[in-house]
Amino acid sequence: SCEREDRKMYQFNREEYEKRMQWFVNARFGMFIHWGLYAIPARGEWVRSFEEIPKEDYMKYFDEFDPVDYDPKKWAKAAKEAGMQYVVLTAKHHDGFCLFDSKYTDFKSTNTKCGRDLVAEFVEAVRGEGLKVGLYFTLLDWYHDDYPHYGDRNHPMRNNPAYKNDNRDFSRYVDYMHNQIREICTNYGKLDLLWFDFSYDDLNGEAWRATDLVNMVRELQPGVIIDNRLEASGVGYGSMATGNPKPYHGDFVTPEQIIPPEGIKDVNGNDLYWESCVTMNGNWGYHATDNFWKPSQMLIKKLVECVSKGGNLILNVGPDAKGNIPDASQKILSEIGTWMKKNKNSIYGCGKAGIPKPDNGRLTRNGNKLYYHLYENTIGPMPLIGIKKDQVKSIRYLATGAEVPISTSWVHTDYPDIVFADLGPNPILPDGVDTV
Ligand code: FUL
Repeated sequence: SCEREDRKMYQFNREEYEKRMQWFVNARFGMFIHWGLYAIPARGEWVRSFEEIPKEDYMKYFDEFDPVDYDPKKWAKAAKEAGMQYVVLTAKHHDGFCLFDSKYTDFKSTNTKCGRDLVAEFVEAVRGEGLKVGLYFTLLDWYHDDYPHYGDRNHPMRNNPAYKNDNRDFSRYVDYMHNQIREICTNYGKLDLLWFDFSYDDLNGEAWRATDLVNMVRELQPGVIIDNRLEASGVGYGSMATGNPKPYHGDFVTPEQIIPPEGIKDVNGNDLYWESCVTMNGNWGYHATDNFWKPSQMLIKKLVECVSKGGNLILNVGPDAKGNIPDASQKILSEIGTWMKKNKNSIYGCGKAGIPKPDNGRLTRNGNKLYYHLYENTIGPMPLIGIKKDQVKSIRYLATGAEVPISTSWVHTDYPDIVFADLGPNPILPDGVDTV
């Protein structure tokens, strides 16, 4: 234990930190891809746990897995056309199935009918589109014999970090996990982002030897951005925002299915980097009967909401068993893409406006450009609280470039430019979709 305490934590360096975060902050919008064996039963990525499926039964999906349509170039193109600037794929989700050729397990895509290293093809395709590439990797593993969780919902780990029994050696599991992360950081070229998932709330990151892990990752991938989920409390933004001064090992905070009310600050009141991860329907992994799709306009508003609060949005797709992005998701992506084509300048490189948010829209800002995302048609002059008329140089619609006359009702401004970003051909959102 002395030895453990002596081990040095990765030396935090503010300058390097800001430097590696730059592309991430400018990008603002990414694609999450949850894909694995669970696409076959098509009931979401937690299916084995939720339905307590025994290992032997789950293995039949391994025997069946044959994603004949897998073409990650299509995924990368879809992301790019939607205006997303980075893509993150589940290299391994909780079921333990590896989409990469790990030498530490047989439970991997190269041993299925398809026989391909899906991660290798993915990273190449994403880079080919000029996008940043990331991999998701979970700490959990319902397949590994030494992992003390077998698909039941009782999570023995929750109550006993040192959980062991005669047959399971948790430390052997952690070795396995570290080895696989080493493979990921070694065999796939330069990665831009690693999205680790997740530590139970009552577990300290050291149960997974997080310090060693981060030291290794930083050595192998010096510029990579990592999320905060090696630590307890990584999942919700709440406890992280209030309880932890800065993501302990991670570079950004990961609110899930929620956009923080006012961005996320550390205990000293400094802004933290964050990224909301959001599904298009109610599942991350492919779900054949979940048709509760969020309208694209709602998702655009979520993106704007994140940027207006200084954060990112990573929007999920769950391709089906053959490797196709579901039509409904594809449609949403195209609609967002149509909006982004005209309005991306109000997203990329933008952040908080620094003036109060209006009730009829949201504000984003890039230097001296202020973007007013108008959610309603207004009649007559539109007062903008916090803006002084004589400091406004010009007002234009972002989508068309058309000038808007400066009304006498503009008050208080610090900005030489005000630019409107419209919400496409039908800027009025249907009743009830505004969740922000
Ligand atoms: C959660 C996981 O349990 C979900 O399956 C999903 O991957 C989400 C992004 O993180 O914690």
